[in-house]
Amino acid sequence: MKTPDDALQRISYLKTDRGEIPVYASGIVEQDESAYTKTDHQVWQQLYQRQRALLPGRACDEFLNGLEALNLGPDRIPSFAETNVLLHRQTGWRLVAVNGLLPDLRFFELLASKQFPVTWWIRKPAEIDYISEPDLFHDFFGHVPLLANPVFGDYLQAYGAGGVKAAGLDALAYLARLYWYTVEFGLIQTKAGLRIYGAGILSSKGESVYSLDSKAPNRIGFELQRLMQTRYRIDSYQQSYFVINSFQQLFEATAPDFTPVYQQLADRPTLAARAITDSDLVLQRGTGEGFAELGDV
Ligand code: HBI
Ligand code: FE
Repeated sequence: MKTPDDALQRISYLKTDRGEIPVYASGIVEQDESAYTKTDHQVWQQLYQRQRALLPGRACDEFLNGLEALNLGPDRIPSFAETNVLLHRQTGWRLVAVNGLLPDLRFFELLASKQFPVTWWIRKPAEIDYISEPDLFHDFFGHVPLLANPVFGDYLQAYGAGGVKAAGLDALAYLARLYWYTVEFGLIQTKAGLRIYGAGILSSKGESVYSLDSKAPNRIGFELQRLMQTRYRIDSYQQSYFVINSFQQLFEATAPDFTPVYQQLADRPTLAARAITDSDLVLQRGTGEGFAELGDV
């Protein structure tokens, strides 16, 4: 059910422990709304309803407000064009449809110009609980609501601009860790308690509960350099989560030029996903129960 030129667009593969994930050429495609089947819309509905029911008291208010502001409901797969009218009016961001993962530089260029790539196809019913590639449910439900928040949107744009600037600097691992532990798996401390803002968590039934309630993982206060040293897991729930106090904190940490940070980091060791260091602001020291020893990337 991918586009006819899917095979032509595929330029390489990303190796993961679950096999290879295709990476596509820069190609922005059209969302062909008529291509979705009844089953596709049902998959969206089932996933939407399941997540939406879990999220009060778990997702941050900015995310829930974004779902509402962008009129994102369970009925059918949302239209990129319709969402773009509302989204662009609010923060200047636009969604572009893609076949899947893009090359890093292309991805950074899009973010720097306030364009967010969203995979246009949705998983099959057999993959409802887990799919190794990002699909429309992850990209749209997980990421898009926060693009309606101006401060988060500014952070993501600054991240993209930093990525473009880092091209050729051997800094990709640091940028990938930053994205992973904030945009994908970030937690935020609020007056009402700990909340989720990371899209990888918000699009996962199991991790939406685990990330907040489990005693196994560490929960550590956000510190840019510490986080950039930390390897991560792509094959299981996270062993550490980093907690911000506000989106403003995230924006301020990343708005300055990262280049000097990379130089400092080059002399420091990487840290295991499960590590705790003496200088960490430890909010919760995880028990590590059930963690596999090996497998950080
Ligand atoms: N492409 N479409 C898409 N979506 C992503 O989240 C994405 C990508 N390309 C590269 C990438 N993410 C990551 O390597 C970032 O961590 C840099
Ligand atoms: Fe994602």
